[in-house]
Amino acid sequence: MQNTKQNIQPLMLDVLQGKQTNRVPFWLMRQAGRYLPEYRALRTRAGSFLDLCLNPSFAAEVTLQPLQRFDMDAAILFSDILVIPYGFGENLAYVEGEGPKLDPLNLDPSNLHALSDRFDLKRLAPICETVARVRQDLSKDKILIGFAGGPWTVACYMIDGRGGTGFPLSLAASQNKAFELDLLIDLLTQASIEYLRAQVDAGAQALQIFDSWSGLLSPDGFQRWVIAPTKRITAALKQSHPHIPIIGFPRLSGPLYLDYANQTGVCALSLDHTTPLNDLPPSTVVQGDLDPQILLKGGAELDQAVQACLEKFKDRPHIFNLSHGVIKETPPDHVARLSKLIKDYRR
Ligand code: 1CP
Repeated sequence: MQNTKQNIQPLMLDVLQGKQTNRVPFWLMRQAGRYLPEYRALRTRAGSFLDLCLNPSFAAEVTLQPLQRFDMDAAILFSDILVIPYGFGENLAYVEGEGPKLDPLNLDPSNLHALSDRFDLKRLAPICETVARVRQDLSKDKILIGFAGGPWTVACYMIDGRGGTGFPLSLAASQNKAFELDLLIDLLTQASIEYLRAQVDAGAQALQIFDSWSGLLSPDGFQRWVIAPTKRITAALKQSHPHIPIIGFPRLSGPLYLDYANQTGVCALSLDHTTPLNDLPPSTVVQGDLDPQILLKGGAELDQAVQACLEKFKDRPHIFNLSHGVIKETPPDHVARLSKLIKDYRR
């Protein structure tokens, strides 16, 4: 009998629910961005990077650009993890060639208490508008991923005011100002919950928590400022939006990623290529983990590495991705090749 009622569940959702699929779905961290000429053109028209993030029409277009070229299985909202400090009214600027800049945060408890009333979700309303527009324009077999930074990673940029230096002030705070750091992480956790819920209400179908700097912490610090707040975020989202899958990305956390997998309540783990797979139960949904340097190089090495990555994960639910974002010098042709290799693969 012909099935007239088409009920197409996107492949990404199948895998996030733990199903083994024939074809492996894929998307790439930083799939929208500077390696694409069409991004650079729109970025120039928008003004600053923050102007682009806060312009729903432009941000929606940028979100969809990589899918038009490479037909990924998911779009990721075009925004940044540092819009949360912006939501707290912090001064945020993206300096050409240097990356994000904030005024380094004063960690006095009085200042942190004053900050606690300042998070205003309305400042992030244009981003939720982007989510709604993308969802409307995205085909039904693809999903839209919303995101936030892990509270620790966002705290690093707030405390040090910039990346690129290994976050010495944040690490010092983790050793000498643990109480103050608890307060800040608590504020960021609350704000992230509100912001992620708003993204889901606007149309995001899965969420990713980017804890890019989780690997800087000691095991105790990792437990306290990565695992515990992530657990709070997933529990809150499960309560309000029980069907929304959450992907965790505890980058460079080495063997601690197992504790993260077991304790945080995320439904999938985004791995980086330094993470050993030992001991990870075969049912765990994994995302990753091609080194973006190999995508940059291309050629036979890329072909072999993609094949090896697909084979490595073939006995578990797998979403193909990179171990970190696309490097801005990456030729778009290499991404096209990657897309073809993944789409041609069957397991
Ligand atoms: O055009 C430009 O000059 C801006 C470059 C850029 C882009 C394209 C920044 C500044 N952010 C983004 C987009 C972005 N950032 C996305 C969009 C969606 C996509 O993946 O396509 C996402 C998910 C992020 C997340 C993000 N921002 C992270 C976590 C992931 C990671 O890369 O580790 C981090 C750490 C940031 C901070 C940030 N924002 C921008 C830069 C250059 C950085 C990194 C700074 C540093 O290296 O410390």
